Amino acid sequence: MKTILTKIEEIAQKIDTLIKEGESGYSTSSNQTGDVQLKLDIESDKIIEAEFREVLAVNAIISEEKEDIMPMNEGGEFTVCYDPLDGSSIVDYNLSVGSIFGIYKDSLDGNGLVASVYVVYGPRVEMVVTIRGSKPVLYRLKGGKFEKIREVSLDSSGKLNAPGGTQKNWLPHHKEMVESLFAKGYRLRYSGGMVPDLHQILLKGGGLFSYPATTDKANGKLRALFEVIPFALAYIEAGGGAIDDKLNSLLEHKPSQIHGTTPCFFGSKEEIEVVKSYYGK
Ligand code: FDP
Repeated sequence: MKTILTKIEEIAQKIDTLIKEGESGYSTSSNQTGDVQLKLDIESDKIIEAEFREVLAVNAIISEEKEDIMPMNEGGEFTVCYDPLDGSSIVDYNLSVGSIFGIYKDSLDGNGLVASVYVVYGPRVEMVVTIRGSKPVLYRLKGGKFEKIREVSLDSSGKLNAPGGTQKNWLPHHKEMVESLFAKGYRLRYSGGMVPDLHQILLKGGGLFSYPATTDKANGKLRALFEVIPFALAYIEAGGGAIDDKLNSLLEHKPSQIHGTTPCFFGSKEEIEVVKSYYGK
């Protein structure tokens, strides 16, 4: 595990340089989900593939940018599922973006996730590492090294509301739930990048991020293995919650296929209770 985490630190610095110095704009290819890939998506995926090839503990990688599982080192204990550059639609407008890594052992589902890491490329480069059974830990890149800043905990509630998806396609009970939070004084904070949006809520100690099922996307948009399950571990270990629209813990989620998506809600305890009250009716 230690080797994987050290490797992710190296990867993060390379991707940070790529974002700052690489070419902007779209390539001519699409990924498995049908998104047209940015040149940065392709290049960051290549960086990660090359780096993990050197790690004997990694038996395979699964990337948001690759159709299939890519075998690596036979006998390796872990499979790493990752989104190399989350926030493709905002990176060329110079908003913060991120990379997300889920480290799985034995099974590719919520129960198999043993650790998760995400990196935020913003005015600062920060990384949050969550090992199952312990609090997430925040690191910041300083002088070429990731320095530990603090453990991260969620309060019982917060003030931020980050509701994803196209509003005209929200279901009535979802709309009511979002409006109920605004009516209580919650403020809208949604950049369109799940990494910085979830990072802000986590570090400020509470709030709700939702990406629901919509009339055009019955299973939501966010991908379980690379995006949702890794963040579920961080939120749950920080003392909050992460559930789907059937109110099941996202750490119990079993994706139907490697690029499968799921509706998702991440928040502190009280906001998750609000979701349950609207979705449990
Ligand atoms: P993007 O399309 O830019 O890759 O991963 C998907 C994602 O970004 C998330 O980072 C983000 O939270 C979400 O999609 C935004 O989707 P909406 O614009 O539909 O809210």
